[in-house]
Formats: sequence, C-alpha cells, structure tokens
Amino acid sequence: MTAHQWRGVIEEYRPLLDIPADTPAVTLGEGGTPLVHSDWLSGVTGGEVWLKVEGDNPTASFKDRGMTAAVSVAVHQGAQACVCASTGNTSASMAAYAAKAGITPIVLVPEGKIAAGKMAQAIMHGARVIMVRGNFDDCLKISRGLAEHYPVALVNSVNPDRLEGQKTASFEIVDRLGDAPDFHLLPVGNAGNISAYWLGYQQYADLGHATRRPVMRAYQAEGAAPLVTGEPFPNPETKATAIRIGNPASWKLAEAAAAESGGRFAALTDDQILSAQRELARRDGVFVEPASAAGVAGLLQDLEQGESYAGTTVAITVTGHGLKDTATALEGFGPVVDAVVDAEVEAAASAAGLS
Ligand code: AN7
Repeated sequence: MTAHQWRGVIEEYRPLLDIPADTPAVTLGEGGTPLVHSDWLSGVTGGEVWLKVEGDNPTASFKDRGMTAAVSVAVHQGAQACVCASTGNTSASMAAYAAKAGITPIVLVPEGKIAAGKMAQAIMHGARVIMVRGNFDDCLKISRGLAEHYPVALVNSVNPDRLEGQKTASFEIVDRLGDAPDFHLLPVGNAGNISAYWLGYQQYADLGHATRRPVMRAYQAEGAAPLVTGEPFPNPETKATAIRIGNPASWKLAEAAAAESGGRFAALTDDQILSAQRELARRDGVFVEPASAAGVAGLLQDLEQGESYAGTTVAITVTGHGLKDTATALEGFGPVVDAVVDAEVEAAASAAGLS
C-alpha cells in the first residue's frame, strides 16, 4: 500500500479555487493540518470541540494556505517581487513561498512588535525586512503604495487569491467531520481568515458537501477590537502581537460573515488570551502562539457568560505555532527550570517528587 502524499491545497482542491486554471502551484505542502479532538473543551462544554491546528503548516501558521495561491498567481503573471505588511506570520509565510519561487520578498513590519521566531523566518528566507515606525495599519498603507507605484505584487489578504487558498481550511474541516460544525470560533486581526472560512463554508454548502453552515464567532483583543466597537483603533495594543491591528482590511467581509451566519464578535483581555494559551498547552498538548488562543479564550468567556455549547459540534481554529513567540509564552512563569541537580538518579528522583 502506498501512503497518500498530501499535495498542498492548490492540487488538493484546484477545481474549487477561483484562480487561473493553468497556474503552476508554488507549494511547500501546506494544508492537510490535523483536526484534533479537545477532550478538555468537549468535557467543559458537553459538546464535541475540535481544534484545527494551523501551526502544523510549513511556516507554522495558517497563512501558508493563502500564500501558496497568491504567490503562485503572482509568479504566473510575471511578478519578480512581492510585498506585504505583517504582524509577523504573513511575512514569514510570504518570504518562504517567495524563496521557493525565486522572487524577491519585501516585508513591512511595525518596529519592535514582531515575535522573534517570525522575524527569524523572514530573515532566513531572504526577505528585505523594513521596520516601520508605526503599526500594522501604517505598514499596509505603505505596501499598497509600493504595489501601486512599483513592480511588486501585493500579497496581503486584500489580494483575493489569498482568500481562495485560505478557504481550503473550511473544506478540510467538513471533509473530516462529514458536515460543517454548528459553530466555528477563531481569532480576528486583519479579518482575511474569517472571510475566507465563510467563503469556503458557503461554497461547500452550495455544492451539497455540507448540509449547513456554522455560526461564526470571532474574537479580538480588547486593545485592538475595532470589529467589536465598530470604530478603528488608531493605537491598537495587545500582547497578542499577531492581532495588534486597528483597522482590518476585510472589515466588511468579516461583518458579513458574522451577520449572515448569525454570529458575532467579542473582545478578550490579554490575561484571558494568555491563560487560554497555557491551559491549551497543558491540557490538550497543543502549543499555540498567544493570538491563536483567542478562539479558546472566547469559548471559555462565552461559557462564563451563560452561553451553552452542549450537544453541539464546535471547530476552533488555532492559527499559529507556540514556538513563534516563546518570550511571551514564558512571561507568566518564574524560573523556567524547576530544579538544577547533580548528575545522579537519586537527586533527579527527589527533585521530580518521585521519592
Ligand atoms: C497567529 O501576519 O495579520 O484576521 O500580518 O498571525 O486573517 O488577519 C496575522 C494575523 C490570527 C488574524 N492568528 O488573522 C499578519 C497578520 C495569528 C495571526 C491572525 C493572525 P486575520
């Protein structure tokens, strides 16, 4: 028997993607990520809670799904360089796919607000990294300006090809569960992901692959919660730097996803987000970056506020890997090693509480 080799989201789902039919795929084998049953959250809710673990993508975040599509189309159309604004994950992903394609990646990031792992990725993949004295929203304006006036392809999620690749995550969830979940929970920053998930769920329902569409519930950090308040945040602030975004580009699409699905947006404190991150790592064995825990923190907040998920199926996207930002993860702990001992079994046993 030959094991099935996952071919990346373009080849797995090409007939369902609205990209030029003959576009060669620039792929690193993205997608096909695990849907992990959360025993912890299923127990807490009395429902079936599944985690879509997007940190298991080639550059360790969900961004690779959209990036394979955007870079493939850009290269097919003759691009020699691509540009994006980023809070870190988009730039890491873009740099990798540009490297694979042999084109130049240019990334604009807010100075001092990028997790070390993400910065390392952009640098290792050969990106020209430009630090901007400003926030993500400023970086996006500049990226749009560069793409307008210079021969570089813009691959932020305002590029519709990004959503085409990104929506494959919904397909995978339905393929795995046999139908759409009742609820889908996820973090929101620039709002490309929620827009893409909704696109995918609708498409699958229209094709008859799912009998229903999930209710979309999306969560932001309270210091960067424009979709909750209805107003842009000129100075967004949160320890979950990935979603430190004050004026999401896909604002209208995200609002439509929430409204059409009967869903909503809610805000979380940084403490709620970081606590959910730790609990998820300890209880389910899934280590995600801070922003990625917002869906889990949101579920817990909903329960506290009297919401019930009993008897329902819930999918939660955990968007990026915890190794991207170990500094923030470890902030909540004291000394990271419990004990230092001499190289002896007895000493280790005693320190481990075994004797
Ligand atoms: C881990 O990399 O916007 O609502 O520039 O990295 O689709 O923006 C990252 C966003 C959630 C929010 N979780 O998704 C960027 C960037 C993680 C993220 C989000 C991001 P969108």
